[in-house]
Amino acid sequence: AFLENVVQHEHFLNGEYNTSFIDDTPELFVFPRRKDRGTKMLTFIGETIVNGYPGLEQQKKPIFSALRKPEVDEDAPMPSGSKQVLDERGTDGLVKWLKDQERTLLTDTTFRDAHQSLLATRVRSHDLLNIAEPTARMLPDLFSTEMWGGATYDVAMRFLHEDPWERLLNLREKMPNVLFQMLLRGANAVGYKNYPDNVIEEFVKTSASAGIDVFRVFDSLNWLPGMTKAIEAVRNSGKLAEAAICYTGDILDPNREKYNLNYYKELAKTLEAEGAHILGIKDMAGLLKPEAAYQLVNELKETIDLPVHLHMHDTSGNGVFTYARAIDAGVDVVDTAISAMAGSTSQPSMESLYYALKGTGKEPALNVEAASKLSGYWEDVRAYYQGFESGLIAPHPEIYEHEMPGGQYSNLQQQAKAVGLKGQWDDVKDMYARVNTLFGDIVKVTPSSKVVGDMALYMVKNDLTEADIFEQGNSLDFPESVVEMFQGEIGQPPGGFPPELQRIILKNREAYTDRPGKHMEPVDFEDLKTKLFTELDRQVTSHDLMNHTMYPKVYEEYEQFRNYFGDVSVLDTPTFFYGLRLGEEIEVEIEPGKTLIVKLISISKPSDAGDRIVYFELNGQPREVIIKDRS
Ligand code: PYR
Repeated sequence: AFLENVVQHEHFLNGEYNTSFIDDTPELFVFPRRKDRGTKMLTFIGETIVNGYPGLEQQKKPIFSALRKPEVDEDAPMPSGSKQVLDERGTDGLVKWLKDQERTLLTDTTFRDAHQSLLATRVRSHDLLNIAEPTARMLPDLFSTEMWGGATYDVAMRFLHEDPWERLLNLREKMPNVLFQMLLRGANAVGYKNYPDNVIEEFVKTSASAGIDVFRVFDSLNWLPGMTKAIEAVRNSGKLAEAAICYTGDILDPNREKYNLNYYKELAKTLEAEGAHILGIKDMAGLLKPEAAYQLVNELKETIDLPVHLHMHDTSGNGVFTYARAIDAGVDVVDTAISAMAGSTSQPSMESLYYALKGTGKEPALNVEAASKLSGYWEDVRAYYQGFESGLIAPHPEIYEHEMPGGQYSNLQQQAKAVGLKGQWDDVKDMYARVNTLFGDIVKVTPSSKVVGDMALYMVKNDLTEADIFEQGNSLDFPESVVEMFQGEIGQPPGGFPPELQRIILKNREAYTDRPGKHMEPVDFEDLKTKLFTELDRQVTSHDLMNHTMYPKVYEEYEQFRNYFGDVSVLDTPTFFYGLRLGEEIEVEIEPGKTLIVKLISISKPSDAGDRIVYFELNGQPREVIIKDRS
């Protein structure tokens, strides 16, 4: 509990209070005095100065170059775009419009998957909001901007200490012309496990009213029952359901017959029948080779009557070649990123694709000079996040062997580092492929990819081979995510789990094959609202309810953090990660028109108790905060 006061009193909770309640129980109306916003902010900056930012090696704040932010006329009318097509013509009208386009359409993933894949999802709202309006004005012909969902939701709260919903609402305000797209993990929503059906319904409804237009819905095992509720909820919200097949294996390889062309065609037909507006091909690892892309898109176009939207990662370096062949076969939309945030584990570069297609009649409607200016901004911003780079600086054709999703690469690397396997990354990658074989060759994308990753870390860490798993399995304590997946908690893979391995992993636990949502209690949101009202001591929004439902623990810590340090999303990124240099002065706009001026004066040596005093000037007045030095 956060506060011991009136909102926790049982009479208040029961509604049994009247005007004498205050007179009878005055002690309940003493609220703890909270620190003002300035002090909270200084405490956070002081904490970062003394102890560094978790996950980043502590170092002196680097000198970054000035941001190249393109100038736009903010008074000019906002150019209209795909968002207006949807709003004016509805979902069916939008689909028709999409099919009528001669040119290739682009989704820009810079705000979501690009940084999820390159920078461990760490790009902050501050840096997104700063470039949102220029992007909307300079790239109005995008089909969509993917800016939410996937891992951004929990990373926002967990590591960036910001509310994902505020990001969505603020971006929507600055970008009113382009469709907003999110990645939704079917029955796993934006989490790593299945949620009750009513949670999926509420989550989709809430996201739709906060501004999401296109929901890319997938299941991490390509299991249809894991997607149906989400597709239905999107349709009921009047938004676009882009149901995606996850591409794994290699349709050109006759030895990988589990995931052959026919498998994908059948899946696509089913998704069309389920009410998808658009078919997504989600090549999360970048395994779709150019000729395979041609065959797949060509056959899908003959099999179904939906626009096809191709997503891939450029890890192998073959991305633009794959897109060019998919475009030859008539793909409607492809996922790209601004070049400074493209390539490698991210999406192929939109400018590169534009130049590759120029003059063919298929080139996207793109102001390439504008895109290149935006790229300058991203090149500068990316430097802030250098501590989260994967280290992959060249094409990585090994991807065809280990099949690790682009969005997982830099995140698993952070996980490996955290469990002491920093020096064994090659072993982890190798084990990742072996675990996939052990598991019977499954689709690997969040959360199934995380399970494969957890098992790979576990085996490398404990020096286990496949044979050890079978021989010593009964006495091994497998990672919880592995046990849950083999129980059926995230659905069923094509052909089921290997039975012998399943028995070893589950021990006495029971496995089931029906939809997990079927035997989960619905969340009572009214009840939760009352409970949160008590804990938070403020009005509870639908966004709070969702944050709590998706990630109860992460959300609680986020709220505690916010109470203690305030809203840190207003800080510039270098200060957020590295604090201040001695004598450095920054301006922080804590709300429109209200600015704090913060200057670092000095830092004391630690006391015997390990405390340091950090001396600042806040708007010219001396202020100090005491920070425990944890080094
Ligand atoms: C995600 O679910 O986060 C992916 O990017 C696949």
